[in-house]
Amino acid sequence: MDEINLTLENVESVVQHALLHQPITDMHTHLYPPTFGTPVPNRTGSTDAGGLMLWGIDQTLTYHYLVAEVFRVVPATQLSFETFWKMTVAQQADHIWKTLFVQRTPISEACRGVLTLLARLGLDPNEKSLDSYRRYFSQQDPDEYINRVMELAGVQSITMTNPVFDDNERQRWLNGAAASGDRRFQAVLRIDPILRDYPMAARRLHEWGYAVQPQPDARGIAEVQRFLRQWLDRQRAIYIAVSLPPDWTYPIRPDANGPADSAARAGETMLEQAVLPVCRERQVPLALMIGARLRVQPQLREAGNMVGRADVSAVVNLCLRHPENKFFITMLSRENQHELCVAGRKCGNLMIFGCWWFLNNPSLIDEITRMRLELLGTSFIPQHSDARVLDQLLYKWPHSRACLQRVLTDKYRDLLGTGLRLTQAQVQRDARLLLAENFQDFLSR
Ligand code: HDL
Ligand code: ZN
Repeated sequence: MDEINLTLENVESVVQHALLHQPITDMHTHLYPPTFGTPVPNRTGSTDAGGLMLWGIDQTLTYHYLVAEVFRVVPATQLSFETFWKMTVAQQADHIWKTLFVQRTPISEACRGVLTLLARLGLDPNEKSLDSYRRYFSQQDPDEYINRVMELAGVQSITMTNPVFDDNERQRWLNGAAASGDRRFQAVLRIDPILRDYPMAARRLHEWGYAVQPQPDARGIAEVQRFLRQWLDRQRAIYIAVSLPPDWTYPIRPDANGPADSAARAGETMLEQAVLPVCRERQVPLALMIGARLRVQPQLREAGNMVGRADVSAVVNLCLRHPENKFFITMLSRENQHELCVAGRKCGNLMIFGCWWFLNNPSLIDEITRMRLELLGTSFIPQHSDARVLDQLLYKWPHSRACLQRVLTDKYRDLLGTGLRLTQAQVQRDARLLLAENFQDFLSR
């Protein structure tokens, strides 16, 4: 086939085609296959109230981003948190649809996302009630619907988040229901408490039969290593992940000696002597997601978390002190993004990924992706969906793909302006790196 040369006239369509036809490996989501149970009734009507596979219009509308937004319009002084949380999911969804989509213009990114996904499914986003959407979803079978959504979104592989300290999740692994291995999904061992709240982690580990004391000792370190190996094997996990607060430092300040510092020091000991050695031994990356201050507004539950500017020097210290380890890093604060790009230029074992959470908006994806291409070339992972409800893949990826298309088109135009010749194959290679291979290669490096 004749090679297509890039020109100022065809560059946008070549980029659009390359991105649209590049299967995506989504490296961080909160999605699950049906083997983890689903609270949404399928055609047979079977439901599992604690099921982890969320899908359908009611779960989409009660996504915690929209819960936060609806309480801005109908504040808790009018509809109390307690009243809201006592409502059924369907009642919450009706309230959110009426408030944010009917009575107001659904102009926020989380609202626009719902409209995009409805349109991708061939449904009319102009309905005033949810009845017709609910009828559509009641006719879907969750397992087949996963295939449909992945095909429409262009996603070839979904990477889960599997928080082993969550009782519901852990029991589903221990009773074998989860371990059947759905080839569409890859597991990730999520261990926040070990680094974020070691006293709590130690209590739980002790309950589960690991000889772990409140303060780390040699036996406890060996036992945490055993715990990590067991769960990496049970989940066939492809990396280990932790979310950290904005004030996480590495190493801990030498003058730290308060009670909170003692927990932080225990977490640092476990990071250095249990987590990183097992990651090296198994050659799996450690993903750090830095900057989430949890439950700032606890009455909003999942919607109650806040962002804070973190210390990028902690990332540099970690990567330089542990050159044999591989680190996926994403940071939640917009203000951290430029420093993180510069850190990426210093540390070859640092793979920057995603426009995470409060950054997953077109204006910020555009700014951050331009910065990354200018400072890192194509050696980063531009996006992950972070989807919690399966249907969200139908908006998170199209919205991000559109941003990436605009930015790449501009950058290729700049390159053509130097007289460099570029071909469609090179654009397709870049799309493959950014949407799949950078992740896959870093795992196997
Ligand atoms: O800790 C995380 O993985 C975050 O992505 C949180 O789950 C957050 O609540 C979220 O859903 N962000 O999109
Ligand atoms: Zn997440």
